[in-house]
Amino acid sequence: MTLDRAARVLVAGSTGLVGSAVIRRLERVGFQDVVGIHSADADLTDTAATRSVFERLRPNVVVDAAARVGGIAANHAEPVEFLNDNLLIQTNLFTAAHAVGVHRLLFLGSSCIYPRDAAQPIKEDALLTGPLESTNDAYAIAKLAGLVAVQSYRRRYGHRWISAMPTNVYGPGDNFHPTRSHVLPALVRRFYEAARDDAEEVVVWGTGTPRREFIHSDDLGAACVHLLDHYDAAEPVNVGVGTDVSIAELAELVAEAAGFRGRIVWDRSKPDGTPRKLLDVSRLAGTGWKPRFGLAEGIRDTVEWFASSATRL
Ligand code: GFB
Repeated sequence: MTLDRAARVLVAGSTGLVGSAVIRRLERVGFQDVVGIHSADADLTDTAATRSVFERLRPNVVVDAAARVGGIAANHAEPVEFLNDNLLIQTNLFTAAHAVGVHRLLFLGSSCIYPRDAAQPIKEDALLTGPLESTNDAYAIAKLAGLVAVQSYRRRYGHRWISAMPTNVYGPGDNFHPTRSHVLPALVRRFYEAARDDAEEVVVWGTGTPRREFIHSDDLGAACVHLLDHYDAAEPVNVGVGTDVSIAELAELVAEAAGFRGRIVWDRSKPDGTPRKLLDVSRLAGTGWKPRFGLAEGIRDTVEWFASSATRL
């Protein structure tokens, strides 16, 4: 079942947080022909451009880690772009992969595809059993369409394509934009700058009560390569760490790692989003994989990376 290490693996979204982690992992476990593509190589929302990249590279295996992504504010502000771009990217990748005979493909979805009020921890069969969270329903529908597309290619053409549904991912090389980023990198930047400037307080969005699960990008990269070697079924696989923290606990962890000792102030005018989205990871554990990073260690790793590159960002 394990993949031939001489296979040509194409990773779409190669400069992103997840794509770059997958590439590092593939090379570490002996893949000799790993090719990354990103928006500078081809506009993956363009069908012809995507097809010509696949005709030129002729990969054997594809990892789809390319997407328009962002935190709660970006998703809430730009639903059309999140829906359209992600539908176009995945559709173009799938049709090009099928056209050149790619039999092994891993599609990366997201934990936000589950119903807002799904029983916790969330099992994969909770899909489509209830309404979505409104702050990211456009992105979620696009990712649900991608999951159904992968299942359809399996059924129609017999392709050994699979889907993973990762929880919130973080790590070095993330998007640390002050307003468009996800919560963990947003707080890393904000607490780092507050500690640097000896600020008295840091404003954090919402009430602090929602809970989130976080997986380090290196763990996610390792899980993706593990699934390519060991998983082959139509059902999606949740990829997470099995524990979650409140946003308030997260803020304390990041403040500690950044050396900030001032006051945390909550801006309740900002949305909380989904109350909780802890994934049930027993299907993944059943394949023999478990995460390596603890959250406090992972946050320190990310703060150190951000501090060392803050002059460049
Ligand atoms: O990572 P995040 O933006 O998105 O986390 P989701 C949002 C939660 O963190 C909300 C709180 O409860 C926010 O109120 N928060 C506190 C902050 N301070 C901040 C801050 O400065 N920035 C941000 N961004 N949040 C995402 C989806 O949902 O989950 C994506 O929007 C994707 O599409 C991702 O699916 C996995 O975790 O709520």
